[in-house]
Amino acid sequence: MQDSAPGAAPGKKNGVAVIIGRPSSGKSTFLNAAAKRLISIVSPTPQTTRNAVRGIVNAPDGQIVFIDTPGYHSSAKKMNLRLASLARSALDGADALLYLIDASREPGEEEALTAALAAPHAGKLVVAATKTDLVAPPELQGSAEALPAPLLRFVAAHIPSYDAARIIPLSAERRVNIGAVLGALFALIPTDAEHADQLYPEDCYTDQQADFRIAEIIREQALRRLRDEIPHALYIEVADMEMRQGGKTLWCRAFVCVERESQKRMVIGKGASLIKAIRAESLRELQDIFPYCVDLDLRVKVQKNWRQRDTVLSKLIW
Ligand SMILES: Nc1nc2c(ncn2[C@@H]2O[C@H](COP(=O)(O)OP(=O)(O)OP(=O)(O)O)[C@@H](O)[C@H]2O)c(=O)[nH]1
Ligand SMILES: [Mg+2]
Repeated sequence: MQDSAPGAAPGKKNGVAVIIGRPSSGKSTFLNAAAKRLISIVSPTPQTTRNAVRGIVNAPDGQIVFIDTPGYHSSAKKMNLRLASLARSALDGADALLYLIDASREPGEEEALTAALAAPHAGKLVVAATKTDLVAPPELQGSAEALPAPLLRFVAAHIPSYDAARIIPLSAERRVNIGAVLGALFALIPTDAEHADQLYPEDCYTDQQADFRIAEIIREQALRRLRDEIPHALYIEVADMEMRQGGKTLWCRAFVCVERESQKRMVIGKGASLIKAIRAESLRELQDIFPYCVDLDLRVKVQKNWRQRDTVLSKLIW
């Protein structure tokens, strides 16, 4: 992924931008659209992102290293507390903050909690109202007319120092106003010597390790096919990896881990149809990501109460 050295380019700025927002507000979809590739997995299930996932966007103005965070929400559950604390700590050291609000939902208590996280950083904040394609016809999705009145009132009440005229209407899915968001973030990155050097070479788009990428791609495929409580009850363990055939093939043994036997049966599916589909589609995705073939030995196992176990959580959320 990297073959040229990072360095300074005259007139360009380079900085770190953290993306925050409620669960399912569209943070990872925005990052993938801005980077024009799959960096952070997406699903309709809240709490899809469980780590601070880095994605690098190179533009004529310079380089932004994005940190996609887990959806911010309040919950006393052990895993959710870790996710919320991860989102909070990602803010430290950021040059800019992108707060995404779902334009298709009435802002409620959970949104207020997220706004409280953003408000103290109003000086380095960009607020964008995303999913405008769900509330406005195509010709208005990038215009101020797409901004719902309750959302405007919400921002005025919860982040009073943020000028409502600076709220960017956005549709990450339809790629409307991605450039406008990038421009607004670049405007917040200082031009001092500290921001003159690129943090990553231009051909690098993420710093994720191979085992994490494999686990996430499998999890995305599993989330797409499972409903109810199962998406929250599963994680992927990459147990073993080995380069084979003289470096041509990466062999990998991975487990879809769930909490109960009944969930294991659901993940396997009738005649193993579901786990086979998860494996086949994961392999197709992995083929696009890695420069070598991937061979996947994918199994399902039960890890009772893993969401209460610090040893498992520490391995998954960092
Ligand atoms: N119509 C529409 N749907 C979107 C848009 N952006 C995201 N979505 C959908 O919203 C859902 C959640 O998207 P994600 O990108 O996973 O949201 P997230 O904020 O990263 O979610 P967590 O990681 O769980 O916090 C998915 O079903 C996306 O396809 C958009 O601009 N328009
Ligand atoms: Mg996400």
